[in-house]
Amino acid sequence: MNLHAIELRRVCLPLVSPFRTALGTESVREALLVRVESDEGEGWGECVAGSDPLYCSEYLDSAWLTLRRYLGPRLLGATDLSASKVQPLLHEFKGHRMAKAAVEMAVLDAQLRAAGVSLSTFLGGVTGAVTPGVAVGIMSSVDELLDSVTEYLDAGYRRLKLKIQPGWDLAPVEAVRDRFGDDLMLQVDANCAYRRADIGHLARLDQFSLLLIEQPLDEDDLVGHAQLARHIATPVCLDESIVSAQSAATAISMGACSVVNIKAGRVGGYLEARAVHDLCVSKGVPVWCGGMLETGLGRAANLALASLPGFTLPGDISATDRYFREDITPPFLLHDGTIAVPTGPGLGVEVLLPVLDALTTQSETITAVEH
Ligand code: NPG
Repeated sequence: MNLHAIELRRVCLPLVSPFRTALGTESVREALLVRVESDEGEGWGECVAGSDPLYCSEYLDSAWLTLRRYLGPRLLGATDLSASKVQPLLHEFKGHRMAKAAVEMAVLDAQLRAAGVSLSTFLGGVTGAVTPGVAVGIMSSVDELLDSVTEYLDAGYRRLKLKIQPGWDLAPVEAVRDRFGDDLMLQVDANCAYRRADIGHLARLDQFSLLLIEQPLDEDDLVGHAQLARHIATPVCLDESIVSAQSAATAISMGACSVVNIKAGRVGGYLEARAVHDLCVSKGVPVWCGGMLETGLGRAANLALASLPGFTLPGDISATDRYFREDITPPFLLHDGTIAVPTGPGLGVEVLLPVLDALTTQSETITAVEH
């Protein structure tokens, strides 16, 4: 296909409740959406970079500028484009994986819509419904946490992830285990909040039979994670540290993790996400699909990714009402503890344009320079 135009939109979606992590508190989710127009039709992508560079170095404005100045013009100038050519064409531009992932997702959506193939089928999905988990933020008290967990369990979630940080770790985990029992699938996520000196403290989490501990140390500290993994029985999972199939291979071979969280945005796109999945399957390492408070577009794509066979652990893909009162696509619902994987062509969801327009705070269209 050939692209005619790339539209960037900044949308702002209020969250149903503030989400507090070791990185800060979010009350609204801003997202950068990418729509490509091609001779074969349109496609949508979502950039998961946050409003500020807190999760990683990318953020919404940096992604916007990168798309406008480098990635967009390169792809608009390409002929006979397909999703598999996007990363090679953009390779010369270092980093900016979330921006690259967004535009690759849009090209993939356009390509698959034109071909009448769903993203799940294209990626090699094997299931029509996935078991979601829910991420529970840091609260101001253990009582407030227990109320929140009760609501999620009542809603039908079977796996919970508690956000932790120094000062909010053993006590909340113990309280949840005491109240809800040992059968609850429970894991924790620290978003890099600990240091190697905390390894002895983190080992005390072993008594709570957690599914895993996610990214306790700095993203660059693979040696520290390997050291931690030797000291604790709880499986160590990496998120921020894994930015490609190659970095996943390195981390696994060093013993820095025995589980991997896959986020397509973090690794530069759904094709690389599949490569990370394939690598992990070949090494016998279980994976699960991470979440970045995506709109319905990103959620649809994550459901497709999570339908691959190596995703044996529930992901951070909750139903729409866990995040937003109003989304830019029809909502994803929880049925008997599962969410259906979209089956329509491409992402398999339609954007609700009036809602999108109402939530859009900035937009810009990049077109090919005429020669
Ligand atoms: O369900 O989408 C979700 C949220 C899951 O906790 C979640 N995401 O560190 O993985 C994370 C965290 C996050 C969200 C990080 C937004 C950065 C931004």
